[in-house]
Amino acid sequence: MVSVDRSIATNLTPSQFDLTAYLQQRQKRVEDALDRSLPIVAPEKIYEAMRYSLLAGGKRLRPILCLAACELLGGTLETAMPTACALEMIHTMSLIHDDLPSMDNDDYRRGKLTNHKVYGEDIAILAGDGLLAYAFEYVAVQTQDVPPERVLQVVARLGRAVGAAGLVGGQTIDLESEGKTDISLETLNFIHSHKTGALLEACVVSGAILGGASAEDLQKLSSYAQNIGLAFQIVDDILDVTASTEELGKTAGKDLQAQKSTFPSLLGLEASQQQANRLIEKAISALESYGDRAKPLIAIAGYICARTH
Ligand code: GRG
Repeated sequence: MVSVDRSIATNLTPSQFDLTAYLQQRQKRVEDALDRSLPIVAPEKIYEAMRYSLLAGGKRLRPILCLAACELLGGTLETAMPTACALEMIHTMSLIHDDLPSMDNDDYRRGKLTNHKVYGEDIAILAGDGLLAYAFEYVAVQTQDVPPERVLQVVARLGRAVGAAGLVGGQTIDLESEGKTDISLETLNFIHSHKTGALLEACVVSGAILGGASAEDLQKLSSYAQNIGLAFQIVDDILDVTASTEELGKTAGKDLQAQKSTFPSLLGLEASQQQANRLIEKAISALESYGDRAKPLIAIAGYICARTH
């Protein structure tokens, strides 16, 4: 197994903040809310397929970021929870579609068989479509006690993040780049900032909007999110080389197999990790003015850099 020093500078982790306890507590809140968000009704088969992937585990990083950004600005968990759930629905639908035979063609996700392996390709496509549509309905219908113009802004941000200006655009260039070993760092940055970064930015920004962010807050939090977004994907590329299938819950070594250019293939493993560390430091510096209130977001940034799956 290839390895790289993935330890992070201790100054990236805020003192007196128990990140493990924080993540466990938030994951539990999100799991409960997701479970309640999608009851099985007729036609049962499609709801079962949607729930199969939505409740398959995962780190729940996107909803946790949304909740943390809302709280940073004085909002409550309840305010942001419908949007947090919607973001996980969108993320899950992107994983279902990414795993399809016509895309990355993977058999395992989150340690379980992929949606199409269990329900067939036709139902998996529909399960993804169902989750995507429901995410928008869920934000619009379930968000309480927030001025409607904030909800509208959130819906617009989510739409932009998932469409051709975000995930769909990033995935398109990613597919086109397969088998090309000579893609530039600029193209790689484009793929990742759209495919992975756009949704992570939407998580932080939509949480902030619901919490009552000013234009200046949005600018700082966007900067934080763009930096953690790219770092997240660099670490994903590193883990594809260094971690096992069991640790990842999905097939390891897929990038090499699909002849994808990645940060490790362009820069090398050590330089990729250093680049991720630098991005995390930049992300943290964008939150300087918030003092101790930013501890959760700072700790999450450190976790993104040091994560093992
Ligand atoms: C959004 C309309 C629409 C279509 C989807 C398939 C596709 C277009 C885009 C691919 C997006 C994708 C799968 C990006 C990879 C993002 C990524 C690094 C996922 C892994 O995230 P983790 O590690 O996973 O947070 P868990 O399982 O912990 O949630």
